[in-house]
Amino acid sequence: MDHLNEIISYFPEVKEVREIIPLTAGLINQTYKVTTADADACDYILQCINHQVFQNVDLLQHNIECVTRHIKEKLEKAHETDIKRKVLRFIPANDGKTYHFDGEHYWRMCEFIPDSLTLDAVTPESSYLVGLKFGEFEAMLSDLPEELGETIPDFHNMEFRMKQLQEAVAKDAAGRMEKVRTLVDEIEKDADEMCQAERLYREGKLPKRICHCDTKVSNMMFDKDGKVLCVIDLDTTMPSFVFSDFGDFLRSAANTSREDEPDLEKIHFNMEIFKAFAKGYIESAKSFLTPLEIEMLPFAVKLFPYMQAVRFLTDYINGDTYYQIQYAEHNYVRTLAQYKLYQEAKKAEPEMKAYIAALL
Ligand code: GN1
Ligand code: MG
Repeated sequence: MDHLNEIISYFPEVKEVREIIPLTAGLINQTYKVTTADADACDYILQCINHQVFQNVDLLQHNIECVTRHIKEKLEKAHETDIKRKVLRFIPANDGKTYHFDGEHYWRMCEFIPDSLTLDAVTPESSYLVGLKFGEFEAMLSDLPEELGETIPDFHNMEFRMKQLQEAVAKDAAGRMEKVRTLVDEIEKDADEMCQAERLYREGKLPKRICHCDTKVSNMMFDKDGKVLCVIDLDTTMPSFVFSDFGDFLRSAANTSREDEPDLEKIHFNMEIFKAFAKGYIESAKSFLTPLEIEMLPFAVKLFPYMQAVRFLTDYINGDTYYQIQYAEHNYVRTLAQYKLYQEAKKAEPEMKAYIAALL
């Protein structure tokens, strides 16, 4: 904790620290909640940025600064109240940058949003509100004056994720291929269909827009009434297909169990959550979505559990070098769970399509 206190001392805005509590939800960055002694002062979130994953921290923080500044301006123009709870604020270190490098690690701090909570699960009511919010989030960023870079190149590029899987298979670095060969073969059968967005993009038929790209339920702060206050974890906010936000939200929200549920019988696709979210999202995003983007939203719902299965499996084959794991077979269990969800989403596709058609 001494080291953490020293890190915090590079952020002059933070006065007397009371407690530093590790938070364990994310799979990538190390995160702490920093409470302060002065009852009137705010609390903070301290994060050690995973520099292996986010190799260009300057670009990362540039994106985040542009996005938070722009959203704040939009909220002010719209005369919103309580703006402090609706957009993150990263605080400057003593050199004016929004991060501090200690010679080995990169650290950053943002204000903790007061009276907010994260949820593990959403109801149809909150799902509808989240849908509205994401449509708004994308709409607000549609006229961002600065250009954003890709903080992780090819992050949601399915062709690239397949290539990574094939490379892992060829290397078999952890000697796990024997166990997963049949699964890899089965997954590869659907690869062509799952890579269609990249092809349509090359043909000029699909645009990229600024998206959040990590819209799982746990990356949202809610107020006590279940309303979304604010989207957090902006590390992957970058140009992508709108499928990223739509599909990745439902990957967690419409799953009847956890992302790493070992009992596959518990994993189903929750159609009520889908309907509520799709309704909200299309309501606020239809002003800018193209007909093809709307038509492909059910594809997005299949794509994200599929992509996540591929990513977990790749990491499993590589010997768990990317995701933090809690036990030896964790990435394998996660893979099976995501693959099951993918199959459930596939079954739900006709109903999803019919629902969207009826909305329009
Ligand atoms: C990672 O950091 P966290 O847990 O919010 C990952 C996402 C995955 C997610 C799976 C930068 O997100 O892409 O969907 O785990 N983020 C990165 O839970 O790879
Ligand atoms: Mg994240």
